[in-house]
Amino acid sequence: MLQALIFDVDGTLADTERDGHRIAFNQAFAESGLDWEWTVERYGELLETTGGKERLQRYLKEDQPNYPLATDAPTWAATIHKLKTKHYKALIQAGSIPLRPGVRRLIQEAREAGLRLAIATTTTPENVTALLQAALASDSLDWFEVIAAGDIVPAKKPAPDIYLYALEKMGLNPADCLALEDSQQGLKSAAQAGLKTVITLNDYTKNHTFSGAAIVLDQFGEPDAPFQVIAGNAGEKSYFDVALARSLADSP
Ligand code: XBP
Ligand code: MG
Repeated sequence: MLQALIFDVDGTLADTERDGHRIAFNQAFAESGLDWEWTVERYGELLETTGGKERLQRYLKEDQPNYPLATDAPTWAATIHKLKTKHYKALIQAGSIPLRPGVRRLIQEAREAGLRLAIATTTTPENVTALLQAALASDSLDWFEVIAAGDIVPAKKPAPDIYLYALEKMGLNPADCLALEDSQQGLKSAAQAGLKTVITLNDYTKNHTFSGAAIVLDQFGEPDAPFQVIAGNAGEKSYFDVALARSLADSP
């Protein structure tokens, strides 16, 4: 029996990567006197590394191996990342990134149906707070029973740890929940935690491999703006709702 929905954040609730995180990293470089710029394309490759601090260290190693670090790489990354988080929050608080289609409706329906809600993300907790308050509702933090985010677990997605953490905090079995994700790393993380997973694609993840997903959609869709089913069976449904979530969770 479906009891809870566990949402990823970046790419699932909102398209935050290209016009949010990427811009904020570039602003942090500029503020630090670095003339580095992460293009849309290069950022797509760097996204394979989950976690901003981890992504910065990968970039340093691959693209700026001769940069004279004054400290060790993790300390350097943490300093730049702090600036990045400041810029990211400002972008989000300015309302520059909306929720993806169907997200608000789905969350509202789930609350009305008595489903429990949680978040399992790689991003920094402050970023989640900013996005939920700016794009969903000022009191929406309270709608989520658990917000599992960032460094709360040492191993980020694709490791299952963040989902296992959320499940443990809610006292639920994976069979009682559905994960909502947008990326291969996210699917791997949720699947390894034993969760069935619904995928909504975005520009950065449309070529990822999603074998093992319960269903792959281009978006959650709305009654007047149907989704496209990329893989899996949505029956008669044209948008993702609680009834479809229940039938996917209940199917063998
Ligand atoms: C996506 C990520 C994050 C963000 C950046 O996480 O990989 O690292 O790109 O966030 P998810 P931070 O899809 O799990 O929400 O810079 O705060 O790490
Ligand atoms: Mg994601």
